[in-house]
Amino acid sequence: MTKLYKIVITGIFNAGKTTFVNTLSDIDTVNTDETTTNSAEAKIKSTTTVAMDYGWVNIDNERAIHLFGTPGQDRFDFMHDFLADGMDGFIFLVDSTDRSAFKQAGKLLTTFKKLGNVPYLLVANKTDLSGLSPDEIRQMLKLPQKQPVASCVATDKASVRAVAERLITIIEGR
Ligand SMILES: Nc1nc2c(ncn2[C@@H]2O[C@H](COP(=O)(O)OP(=O)(O)OP(=O)(O)O)[C@@H](O)[C@H]2O)c(=O)[nH]1
Ligand SMILES: [Mg+2]
Repeated sequence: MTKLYKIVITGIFNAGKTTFVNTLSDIDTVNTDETTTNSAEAKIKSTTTVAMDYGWVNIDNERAIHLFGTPGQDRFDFMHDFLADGMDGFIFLVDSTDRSAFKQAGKLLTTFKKLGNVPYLLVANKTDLSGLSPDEIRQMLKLPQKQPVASCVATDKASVRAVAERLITIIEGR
């Protein structure tokens, strides 16, 4: 019988969550992007996720993942409880090119950890561009050395699969 995992892809506005789910999913994803109304954020990108992203990926014949992406804007934080309910683990994406985002990312990470006592993988996204290294990101978020930080290009299928498989390995190794 196939073992089904529920994994949540989270992170702040513009981290690359929707892109990650769309690239990894084997099925057509459900996306809920709408016009970005906050004027500062609208300058960064024209649409933003307002409810969730949903996708599905088979890891092998025995394992598959339900993928749930969270919205990024603060005003949709109420969705986190619903999406995190029953999760087996989460992927926390950070935009490795955006130093200004780390304070807010740190706050969200603290909040998200409280939603479930589950393993998570910190992921430095957009590493096709020049930005902070995984080690620098671990330091900026004041994470312990033992916390894994992976790097990722959310537009690249092999890259997102490697991240997902690494988290499943961590979950199964508990
Ligand atoms: N160069 C590069 N661009 C990326 C990567 N991942 C995402 N992007 C771009 O970053 C922007 C944000 O991506 P989204 O997937 O919409 O980010 P999000 O986290 O879902 O955003 P919200 O739902 O608004 O919080 C888009 O322009 C993407 O094309 C990546 O690995 N490399
Ligand atoms: Mg999104």
